[in-house]
Amino acid sequence: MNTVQLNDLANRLDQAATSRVTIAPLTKENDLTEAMAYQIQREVVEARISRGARLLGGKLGLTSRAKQIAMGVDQPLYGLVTSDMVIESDELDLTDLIHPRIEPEIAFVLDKPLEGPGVTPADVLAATAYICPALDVIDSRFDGFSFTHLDAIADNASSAGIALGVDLVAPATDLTTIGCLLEVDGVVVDSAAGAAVLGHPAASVAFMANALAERQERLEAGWIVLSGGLTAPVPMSPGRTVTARIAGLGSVTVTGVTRNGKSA
Ligand code: OOG
Ligand code: MG
Repeated sequence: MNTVQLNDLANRLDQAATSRVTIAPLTKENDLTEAMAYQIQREVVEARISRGARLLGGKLGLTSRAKQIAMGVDQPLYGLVTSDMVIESDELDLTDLIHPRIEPEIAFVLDKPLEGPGVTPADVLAATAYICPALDVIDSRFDGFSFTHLDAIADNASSAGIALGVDLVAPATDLTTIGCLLEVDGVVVDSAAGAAVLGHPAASVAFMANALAERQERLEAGWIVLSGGLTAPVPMSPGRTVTARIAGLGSVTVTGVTRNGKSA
């Protein structure tokens, strides 16, 4: 597949996002390799950057058993986070989203770059200034939120929004046993320990650093990296309030809203 064809697939994904009309998984009609899927992802992100967004960091996907079972995909992947995804208030505007879901994660804020190959969880912790609770809003551009590993890579790990907790804590505690609660309208609907994510959330960040090395890229100082959904995601709808509460790290909450009362 040549550059023009990859660009065309990226355009289809970008249009699906902006028009809120889902498309069939790309792998249905295209023979993609992982390198091609990441190239499409880069072009999808470039489209956001060309509209004024800035690159802020990365996010891991399908890093927990709960997520892998929920999506039917059993391999981890990464995506890129841009400034237009950041939810500035505690309100998530659903007007421009298709079929959003939300999931609790542990976010890392780096103060040193991480360049693979060979990056270890210990290297990640040494390069981390802070960790904080995060909510990741995913909104697959594929019909029925259904995709293969390669489709999800091309679709930038279904990225749509992120909300970060305000309490920034240095990663001093054991992140394998750190507990996470997922609450919907004040009721705990799911829970997990940090080890749910590739055995250690820092292993998840190391996975991204090492995968980026295949493209001669790295995680940059100052980047935010979401380590992947700890539990299965829950659907987001107007009026619904979702909280991720993580032991020792505080919490982050968002409520779904629509602009001008327009239905999402
Ligand atoms: C793919 C995105 C995965 C995570 O944390 O697992 C992701 C998806 O589940 O739609 O963000
Ligand atoms: Mg996620």
